[in-house]
Parts: sequence; structure tokens; C-alpha cells
Amino acid sequence: MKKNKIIFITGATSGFGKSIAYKFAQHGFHLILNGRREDRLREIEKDLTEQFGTKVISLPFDVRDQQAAINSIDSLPHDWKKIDVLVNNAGLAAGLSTIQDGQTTDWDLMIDTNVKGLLYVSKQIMPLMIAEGSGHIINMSSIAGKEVYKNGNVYCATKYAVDAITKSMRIDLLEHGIKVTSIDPGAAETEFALVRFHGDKERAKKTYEGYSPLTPEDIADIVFFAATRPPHVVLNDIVVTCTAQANTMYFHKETPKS
Ligand code: NDP
Ligand code: 8X3
Repeated sequence: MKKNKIIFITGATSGFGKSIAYKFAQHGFHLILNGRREDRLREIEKDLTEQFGTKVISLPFDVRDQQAAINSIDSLPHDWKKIDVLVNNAGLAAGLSTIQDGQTTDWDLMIDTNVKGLLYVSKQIMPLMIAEGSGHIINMSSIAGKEVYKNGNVYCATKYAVDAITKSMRIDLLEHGIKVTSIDPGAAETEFALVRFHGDKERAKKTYEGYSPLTPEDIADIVFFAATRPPHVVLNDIVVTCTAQANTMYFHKETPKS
């Protein structure tokens, strides 16, 4: 296989992950795409192959399943294990309520995906990067990992954990020359709100009413910029919001005309 750069993206079936896949495909990267919905991965693989001639490996697995992560990453062909960029993007919010009213199944889902899933995937890929003496890990955290907000409790806690893990990774990997970046977006319109509100389309739509949120393409541009700095430069932490958002709590929204 020709030495095009290889990017491994978790959560590539939707939202940020999917846009990141298209952005890097347009710039000649080879892609390893993960997510649970295999039909979507196959569709994206087919489209990228047809549009850009991209080489893609679809690697459907649930990041919460450590054995699946081990088996899937082990199964990659030798040349595909030279991963240049890992984007730990798979993640979700489930629910928006006080702790006393929260669903423990939602907490387990968020903690297992956003924290443990990120660790399971990283644990398999870090040794591959260390063996190469280079690489770049980009963790999708959130503005929710910088400031908590009302009813955000456990989701925020998972993103604070991602922030701590990112900082720790940077220290662990320093001697190996591996870059570690955290990207911390504010509100962006993806399937995120639909998932958070358990499929309630009306409530999800309201999340983005009265202002222009970030788009998945905005985030893909930032990931691409971060991943293409010269070897001696690393962007450690990037907080990005839409212009109508000041922090996790303050938005400037247009009031709907009656
Ligand atoms: P989407 O819901 O559109 O995408 C989430 C992606 O994660 C999907 O591809 C989904 O794929 C994947 N995913 C979820 N659970 C798993 C799992 N267990 N195993 C493998 N893949 C999984 O949301 P976004 O694109 O918005 O979210 C991407 C990341 O960005 C998340 O970490 C989120 O917390 C973060 N974020 C989002 C913001 C927003 O406002 N949208 C702002 C800040 C951060 P599938 O269901 O096929 O498995
Ligand atoms: C997603 C952004 O503010 O909804 O991480 O938590 S927020």
C-alpha cells in the first residue's frame, strides 16, 4: 500500500465523525471508520470510494466492548496499523436532568462510551503509534468538559474526564513524540440532541432554534487544521463555539416572531 496518511475515526456514522471522514478523504488520507451502524459505514465507504477514490476500512464495533476493540484493531492489515491520526470522537449525551431524577442507565451509557470506550480504543492504538515513533491523538471533548451547566451533571463529568485523560495522555506520550489535542465544541447541530432526548425530534429541534449553531463541517475543518501543523507544533486544546454562544449557559437567541 502506498504511504498515504491513515486516520482512524470513531463515531464516523454521523455528525462530526462523518464530516471529518469526508474532509480527510478529500485530502488523500486513507480512512479507518468506526461506529455501531454498519450499514451507514458501508454507505459512507462506498460514497468515498466513488467520489474520491479513497481507501477505506469500515470497522464496525461498539467502543464500550473492550474485546471487540481489541479484536477489530488486531484484525487490521499490517500496513493499516501505521495509524497517523486517531480521532476519539464516538460519544453521546443521554438525558438532561438533575442527578436525583437521572436515569442510571443513561449514566452507564455515557460513562461507558465517552470515558471507557475512548480508553479502550486508545489503549490498542497507542502502542502502534509508539512503535512508529509518531502519531496524533485528537480527543473530542466538549465545552461541557470545561464548565458544567444545569442538568448536564454526568455528561459534563464524562467530558471533564476526557479533559483529564487528554492531559495525562500528553504526558505519557511526550517521550514518544506523539501529539495529543483536545477539541471542545459548544452547541453543534448533529444527531447529538436527538440521541440526548431519546429520539424526541421536537425537543431536539428546539435545541438549535433562534441561533446558528456550529456545523459538523466547522469541526471537521478544525480537526484538519490541528492534524496538519508542522511536526514541531501541536495545538493542545481548542475551545470553539458558534458566535451566539458565550459559554455553556449564555446564548444570544432570536425570539421567534409571532
Ligand atoms: P452524533 O450523534 O451525530 O454522532 C455520534 C457518533 O458516535 C455516531 O457516529 C455514533 O455512531 C457514535 N457512537 C455512539 N456510541 C458509540 C459506541 N458505543 N460505539 C461506537 N460508536 C458510537 O453526535 P456528534 O457528532 O455531535 O458527537 C460526536 C462527539 O462530539 C461526541 O463525543 C459528543 O459528545 C461530542 N460533542 C458534540 C457536540 C454537539 O453539540 N453536537 C458539542 C461538543 C462535543 P453509531 O450510533 O453508529 O454507533
Ligand atoms: C455538547 C455541547 O453544551 O450540549 O457537548 O453539552 S453541550
